Amino acid sequence: MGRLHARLLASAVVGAELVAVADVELDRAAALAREVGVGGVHGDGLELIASPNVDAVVVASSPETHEVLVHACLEAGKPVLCEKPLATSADAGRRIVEAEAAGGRRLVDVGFMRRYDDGYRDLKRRLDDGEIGDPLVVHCVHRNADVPAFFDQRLALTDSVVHEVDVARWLLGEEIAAVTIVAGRPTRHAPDGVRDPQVVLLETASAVVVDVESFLRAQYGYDVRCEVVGETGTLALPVPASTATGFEDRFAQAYRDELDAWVSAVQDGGPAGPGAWDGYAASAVTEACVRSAQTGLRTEVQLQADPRHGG
Ligand code: ISE
Repeated sequence: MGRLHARLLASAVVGAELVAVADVELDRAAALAREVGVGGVHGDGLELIASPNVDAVVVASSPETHEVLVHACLEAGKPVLCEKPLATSADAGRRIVEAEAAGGRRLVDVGFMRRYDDGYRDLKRRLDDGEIGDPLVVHCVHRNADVPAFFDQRLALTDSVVHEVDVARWLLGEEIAAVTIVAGRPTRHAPDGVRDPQVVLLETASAVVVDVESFLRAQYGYDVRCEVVGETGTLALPVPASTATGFEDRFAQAYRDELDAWVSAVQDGGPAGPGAWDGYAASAVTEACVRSAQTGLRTEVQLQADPRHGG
């Protein structure tokens, strides 16, 4: 993801100047820097964040490093677009929300790029225009052709299903109140003990039900679907011409527009996309999903009060 963002920032995003890249593997950073033609190469993200040449930062490192890097951006007063998940626990997400609120300035964006996908945007606009009346049920499908063996049931929830959680919160404009995981017969392509596929049930605060089929090893392709059923009809994402490519191609337009929107918002005085609260709320939901997967029980989501509203 770091490479994808760097290539876009260097070539396709108006108003952005890519000045430095960092990777724990310095050789990899150097190779990317050569490819995209930038001078700044760092083996440590904190060093890049501290660099006086850097005005704003994209964090696309492994999820367990996000918290430290995002806090460093907040301390340096630099806008940051952090890949999902914002944090690996609800508490860590909450600490970011609090640190940003204490600084009194919106600085954090989270890479929930589907909010920039033309298909999802059209669906949301029509839903908000009242075309199908009040939403009642949402059906989501999230299939990958294959993933590395270390992708277990937990990662499926925190890394993959987290997109569906954000889509549900954003489309419906409300929080998820409870979750239930049902994992049945696993595919023979899953490593021993990994329950893939699984079905995730989300219940919103107003009792809209969202079902998500998460299938990491579907073999045939990358397939993302969404249908909202309302009082008087249904709305769905357009069926893509092909499922042969992966998420980088399926969401290429969204990744580009996400960076475009972020760069413009930073230049105009502050990010405007999904923020720290969205990252925190999504992590709280996926954390509840992980608990439900362990216990087999319906699990309520505990969200702390929002400090931006005096909580
Ligand atoms: C991956 O990390 C992504 O973010 C993709 O958008 C998602 O479809 C995939 O399932 C994740 O593993």
